[in-house]
Amino acid sequence: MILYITYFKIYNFKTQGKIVHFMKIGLVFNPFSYKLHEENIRIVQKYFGLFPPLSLAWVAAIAESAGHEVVIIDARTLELTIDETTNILKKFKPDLIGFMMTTYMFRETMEWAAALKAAVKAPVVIGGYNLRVYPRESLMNDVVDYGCLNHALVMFPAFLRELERERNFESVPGLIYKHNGDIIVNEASPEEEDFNAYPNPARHLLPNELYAEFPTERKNFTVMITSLGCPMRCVFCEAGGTKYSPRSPVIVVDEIEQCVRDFGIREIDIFDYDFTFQRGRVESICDGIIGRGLDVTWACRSRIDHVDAMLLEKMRKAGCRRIYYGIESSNQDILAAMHKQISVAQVMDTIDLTRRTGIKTLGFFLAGVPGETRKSLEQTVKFAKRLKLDYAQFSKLTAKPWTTLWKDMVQNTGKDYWKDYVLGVEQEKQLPRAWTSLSNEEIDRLTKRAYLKFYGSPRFLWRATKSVASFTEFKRKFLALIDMIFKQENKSETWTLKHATFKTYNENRTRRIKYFLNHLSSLSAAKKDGE
Ligand code: B12
Ligand code: SF4
Repeated sequence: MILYITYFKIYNFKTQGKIVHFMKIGLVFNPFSYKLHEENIRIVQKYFGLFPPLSLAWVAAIAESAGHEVVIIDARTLELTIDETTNILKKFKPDLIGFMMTTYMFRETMEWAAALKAAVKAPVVIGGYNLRVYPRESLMNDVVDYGCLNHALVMFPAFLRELERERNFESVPGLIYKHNGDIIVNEASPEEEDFNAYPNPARHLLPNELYAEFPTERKNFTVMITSLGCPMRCVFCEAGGTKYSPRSPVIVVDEIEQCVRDFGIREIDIFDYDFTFQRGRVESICDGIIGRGLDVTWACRSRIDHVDAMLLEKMRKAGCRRIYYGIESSNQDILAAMHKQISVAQVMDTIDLTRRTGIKTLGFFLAGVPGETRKSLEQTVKFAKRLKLDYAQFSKLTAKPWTTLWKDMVQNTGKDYWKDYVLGVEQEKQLPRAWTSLSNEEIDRLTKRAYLKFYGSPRFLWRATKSVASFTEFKRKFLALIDMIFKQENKSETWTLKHATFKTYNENRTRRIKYFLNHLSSLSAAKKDGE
């Protein structure tokens, strides 16, 4: 009997009998509050939505494909405290705890990692975009034992193998680790660029029924990534100039079908930087959705100049209900200065065409752009209203890590705020915006006003109310409007108090408690079975 159990434990059906060692990995998505250095104002962050921790779902799928056992604890959506998360992890008994890490939320994630590591006594591995920018600085924190430099496809299985056995960490591509007081950064494998080779994100480990974003009309809701990178070079964007790596249409449609069939998903937000970058690929994906008769609606992000009437019509037929366009400004000179490579005329044509096709539009705009004046920003807001967009997002242009604006700022000032923030030697603050004569205070005030002007007009409210699909959607939007009118701070300094008590809008409180209890009892049951 003992022999049988041992054999069962080391025989992995997914790897067709290849002998692998099992590790138990607890991946934690911690809640994050509002930060002064963010590009969005607080109200937007509050109502932005609850999204599945997709990066961790990819990592989980990669680890599971290699035969390991994984839980993802979405502490943000489940509104779990550190103690509650510790309880779940203690029941699961992980050999390793993992976190996804962005530069902006670095310190908060570190606080969670420190507390959970102390309670559970397992090493900590981190990954995410921040590691690409600041690999050494991130590992300088004592809490972190290991880091993933780039993607996890090759790195994570190789790392888990070495962690269990020989600990030849120098052989693991893309691993960041500590050795005799040094931080070693191994070069990543080029194979990780092949996005087709990735398994689908492990949505079976997520509370899919709890997610929603601000415009969500149907549930269950999820997000999806079907391509990596964007080769365009807008000066404010972290993705600019990165290699475009798409998943094949069949793989994408298979993932959509899995979402619909296995997780009851009816609405998907495709978070690719530019979903319509390859026209033929989008057409094939649409044909696949239509051909398989999938009951799903979806949204995506596109450049203004990467759609046309025929493509939009096909996208609508395949369930596309919203397109998010990067418009940024109504001023042609400013667009040119930001290397956006679109014209104001193209913006007007594409938005009009999209609306006439029956697809809702969201425009991304930037406040405080190079050469921005109070007048140019007010013109941009008027332009947004004239376009009759269904949604508009006004973000404060910020020199984010790995953007051209950031490189210029580091070169000109000799200071890298983000690096210092990760190292813990710089306090959270708004970054200076040397490219405009507007002060940060003015940009804050004008951005808040932009929202009120756009969303507060009676004509917009009437249009928006008519198109609401459910009471949940109405309630979410109504509460956001009330918050926007009555709860926005007048001055940025008062944010410090507010953001300390920041809470994301959560419309699923009862369901979340039910899910949490189920989660705990299923882990207890699994523990009893294993005993
Ligand atoms: C979906 C998404 C979200 C979702 C879900 C969170 C998530 N990332 O899972 C939501 C909406 C919640 C979100 C929130 C935020 N996000 Co976000 N998000 C994305 C997005 C669009 C897709 C992520 C994805 O699945 N990519 C595809 C996979 C294959 O790549 P990946 O995410 O890099 O993950 C791989 C590796 O990084 C690595 N890895 C990642 N995590 C881990 C963990 C471990 C343990 C290991 C071993 C490896 C590993 O392995 C993965 C598989 O190869 C990316 C942009 C993008 N296209 O990647 C931005 C992105 C990651 N987000 C970003 C930002 C800024 C944020 C926010 C700060 C926004 C905000 N102001 O609220 C928050 C912070 C969240 C937090 N906890 O820190 C930035 C990060 C920039 C930076 N310098 O850190 C990105 C890169 C977008 C961008 N270009 O600006 N985000
Ligand atoms: S803003 Fe859009 S088009 Fe420009 S680099 Fe970023 S993702 Fe690409």
